[in-house]
Amino acid sequence: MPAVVPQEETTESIRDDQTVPIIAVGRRFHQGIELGADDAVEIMCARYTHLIGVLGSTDAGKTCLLSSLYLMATDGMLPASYQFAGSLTLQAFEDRARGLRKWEKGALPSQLVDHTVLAHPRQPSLLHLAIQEKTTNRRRVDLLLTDLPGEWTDNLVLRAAVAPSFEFLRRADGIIIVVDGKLLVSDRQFVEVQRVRQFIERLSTNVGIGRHVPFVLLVSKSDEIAMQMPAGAIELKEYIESLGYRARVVSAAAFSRTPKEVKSGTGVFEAIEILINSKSIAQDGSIHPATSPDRSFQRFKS
Ligand SMILES: Nc1nc2c(ncn2[C@@H]2O[C@H](COP(=O)(O)OP(=O)(O)OP(=O)(O)O)[C@@H](O)[C@H]2O)c(=O)[nH]1
Ligand SMILES: [Mg+2]
Repeated sequence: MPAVVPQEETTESIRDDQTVPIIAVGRRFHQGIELGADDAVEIMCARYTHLIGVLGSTDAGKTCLLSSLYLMATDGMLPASYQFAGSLTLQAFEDRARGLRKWEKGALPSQLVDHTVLAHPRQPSLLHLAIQEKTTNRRRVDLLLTDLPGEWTDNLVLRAAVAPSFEFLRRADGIIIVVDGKLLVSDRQFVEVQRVRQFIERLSTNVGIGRHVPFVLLVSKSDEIAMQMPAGAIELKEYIESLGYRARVVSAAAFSRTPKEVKSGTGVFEAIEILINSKSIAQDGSIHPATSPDRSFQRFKS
């Protein structure tokens, strides 16, 4: 595995007639395969970038969600109006998706991807994915997605004192809370709902996520619960709204164990699309699309 992804290689590998070449950020990524905060700032300076926090307990399905998004993008399986437009973290995605490329053939193993471990335990790492609309305006959307270990979420539930590690998410354009659908229909559902409520309350009170940041509550592994919407998921969505946020709930199956009934990738892009099409609501209540390049820079720097 290369320690460094040369910028030039990444640029050439994704360029074709249909896509806008990836931005030249003018340096190599010394952190290796994922992006650190400094790399993210450079990208956010260059163009508007959507920072999306993907949060949830250990085994909730966060990494599978990101891997599914990446495989759909690179295999031309996004909705017809979108196409893949490159990634500055191809190697990081490939490492996560190793073994999953043939997920449509044969049975899936019980553990689909490795548990997430950070190179620097207290520093979040980010994955970059660019997509482009095929419509006349050909809007390009750069995404920076977190892949944090579930321990981060579990620790914030236990101790408000770890809230500062999440403060970078005050600049987020959206938060996806991944909740295990199987748990939400099990006899542990009430404990799980209580835990997720506590986590969201901490994001609001202790981390200080602004009310302009939209939330998606993503019910993972929905292929194993016949795509039913658990009552606990609705309760959590209503709880997020009661705190003053906008929230949507999405049933998802990143990798389906019942592909005849539920297609792999169900709900994955929908969650992203809700957030990238969400308008930012300012403190004074005015609504505007989040497109100012100035804001993208200040959000990460300040
Ligand atoms: N049936 C089904 N199982 C899934 C799906 N997504 C994840 N899983 C299962 O859940 C396990 C954990 O998924 P991960 O994506 O590694 O979970 P995570 O939230 O990244 O976990 P940490 O990195 O430990 O925080 C996988 O190994 C699968 O067994 C899905 O869409 N359908
Ligand atoms: Mg993970």
